Amino acid sequence: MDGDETEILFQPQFAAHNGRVLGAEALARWPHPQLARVGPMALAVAVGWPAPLRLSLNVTAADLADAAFGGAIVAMAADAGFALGRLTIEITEQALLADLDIVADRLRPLADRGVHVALDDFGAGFCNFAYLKRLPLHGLKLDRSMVEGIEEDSRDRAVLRGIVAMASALGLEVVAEGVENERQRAAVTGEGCAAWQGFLGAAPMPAAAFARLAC
Ligand code: G
Ligand code: MN
Repeated sequence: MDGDETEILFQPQFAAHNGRVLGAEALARWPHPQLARVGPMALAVAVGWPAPLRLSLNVTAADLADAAFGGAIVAMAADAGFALGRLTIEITEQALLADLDIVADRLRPLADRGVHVALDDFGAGFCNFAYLKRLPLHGLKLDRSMVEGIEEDSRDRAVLRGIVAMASALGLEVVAEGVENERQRAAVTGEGCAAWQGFLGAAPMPAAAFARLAC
């Protein structure tokens, strides 16, 4: 059984500098989606996309708690024939409440093999800066609450500027989430975010619609 891929939606991410589609985040329609189910279905779709389009998968605390986590990701990608270097895993802060050393140990072999690791929902919740020091991160996904007031509030803008400066000093790329209008897009681009995602560009969409947009 290869599952029903129509249950997964794909939300495009756009390059800040030229608006090109960089790839998509896979979002499941059902509650409490598990990587073991979403991963293979999304990878089976993404293997049909031309390089260098990327696939982002969300990883939960339960996924990371499993000692077989890294091996499972590698096996999933290999089964689908999808290159690890085109895969991003997004980890939310709630997935990091576990022992940080264990999480870092689970992520490092994947990062070493070219998987990008992004810290999701950055700026919401507790936002522990130790994550930035100790995890093998490639980038941050700025929570949409950090983008919402960006066009009219100079304090919001200052916070964004600080985050991008810190990220850039750490060699991390920033993706802005929840970009809903042109002014927000211009602001996050102007402040140096590498990419953006949000309703301005596209809502999460079925695989066929994403293929028409991006392939
Ligand atoms: O945090 P995460 O990236 O997993 O959140 C994905 C959710 O955010 C999806 O349910 C999606 O529909 C929603 N979403 C995506 N883009 C936007 C946007 O521009 N504005 C708002 N309000 N929600 C968005
Ligand atoms: Mn996400």
